Amino acid sequence: MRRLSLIAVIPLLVLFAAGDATAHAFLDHAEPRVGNKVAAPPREVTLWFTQKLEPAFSSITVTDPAGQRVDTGKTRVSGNQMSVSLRAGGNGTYHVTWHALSVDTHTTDGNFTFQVGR
Ligand SMILES: [Cu+2]
Repeated sequence: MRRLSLIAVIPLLVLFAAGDATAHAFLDHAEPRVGNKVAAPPREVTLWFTQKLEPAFSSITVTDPAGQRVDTGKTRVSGNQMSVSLRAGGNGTYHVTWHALSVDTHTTDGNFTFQVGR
């Protein structure tokens, strides 16, 4: 009886361990690309994640080189990607900060910069 229940439990543990390692929504890539330089201020920032996102609790904020927020405050989420429109800003370093809630209820967050100008 005891051996039977152990056999039943082990595959479940393996399943959970494997699921946890791959299930979080990590940033896969972004447009503008992380750390990249673009000639003109982009109209929006789009992020792609490794997992589908919950729209209600996933967001992006973007600040311009002066430290002012240039995102519209309305992050759009579709599947594993989210994007936000930007107001025009100047040349220099832009900071992107994101919070993601994946459909498995795990939260992740991060930030990166991109450059605008020649
Ligand atoms: Cu997860």
